[in-house]
Amino acid sequence: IVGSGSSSKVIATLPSGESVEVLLFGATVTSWKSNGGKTENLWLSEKAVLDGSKAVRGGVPVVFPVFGPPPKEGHATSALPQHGFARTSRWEFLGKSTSEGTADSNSIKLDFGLYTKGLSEEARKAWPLDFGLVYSVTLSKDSLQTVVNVRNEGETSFEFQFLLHTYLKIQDISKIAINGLGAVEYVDKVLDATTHKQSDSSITVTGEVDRVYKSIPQDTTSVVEDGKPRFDVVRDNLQDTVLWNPWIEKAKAMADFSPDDAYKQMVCVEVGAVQGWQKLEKGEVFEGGQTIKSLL
Ligand code: TA6
Repeated sequence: IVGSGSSSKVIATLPSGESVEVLLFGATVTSWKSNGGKTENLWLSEKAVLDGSKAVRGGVPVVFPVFGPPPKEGHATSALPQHGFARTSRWEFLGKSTSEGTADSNSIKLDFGLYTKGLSEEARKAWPLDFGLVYSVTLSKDSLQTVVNVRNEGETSFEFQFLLHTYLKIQDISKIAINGLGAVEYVDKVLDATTHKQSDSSITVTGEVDRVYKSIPQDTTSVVEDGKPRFDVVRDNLQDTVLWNPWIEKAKAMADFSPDDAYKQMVCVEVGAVQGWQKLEKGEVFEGGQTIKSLL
């Protein structure tokens, strides 16, 4: 762990130079470098607030127990902030484990925990349920795996949503195609949350995009840059994927989104379970996450 207080972060580096950095604040991955450490794969705003006073604009914020604005009734009460409390809570670092394989198959796993007792007073009041989260970040030579384990530690069942709000770093949004979502139904939050069916099997981004693709049949969403495969985002036990780019106006409107034209250098491919709610009975566990492969 380096740093102190709310800006503490854990850094792990493979012998071949790949690295990952995780803030204890929100267990937010803020950097993942592949290619011997030469290629940064995550976008981080130049004005990202990293002192624990606001969710990080970039990297991989962890969204739990609600995605988007909380509903007015039910467990995830309206008192919760947008995207829940996980990304703005201080997590504990539970430890690191390495798997020594051949030179290429080394990997380092970092574990983080967030429990009821670690919540702020207002989060606890907004979501008075006993739970435990263990979030594992595994760095391998060409991939980053991030998986959450949700446990119901209370006496009653509860329901939650979960999403990994991944900001992928790209060179130029006008050269990006996103594949793997063809013929999938999505809710278009730019068009009044109306439901549509994805006609083209390859998606380009030419304006603000904010779509929740639901119940996607196959588990990989691919990002192609300038005709070359750049990322594969593979879902594990999560059925939905949000595609988001704020574009010009929204980028300008976010104080912590900088530089303003950086919407050209990022695209959010966010895997999650956000359609409806995951229900956990007392003592039950849910596990889900993603593996992002850097193909550069
Ligand atoms: O993931 C897409 C989204 O839900 C957008 O609607 C936008 O609100 C984005 O998340 C960022 O939300 P934030 O609370 O981080 O500003």
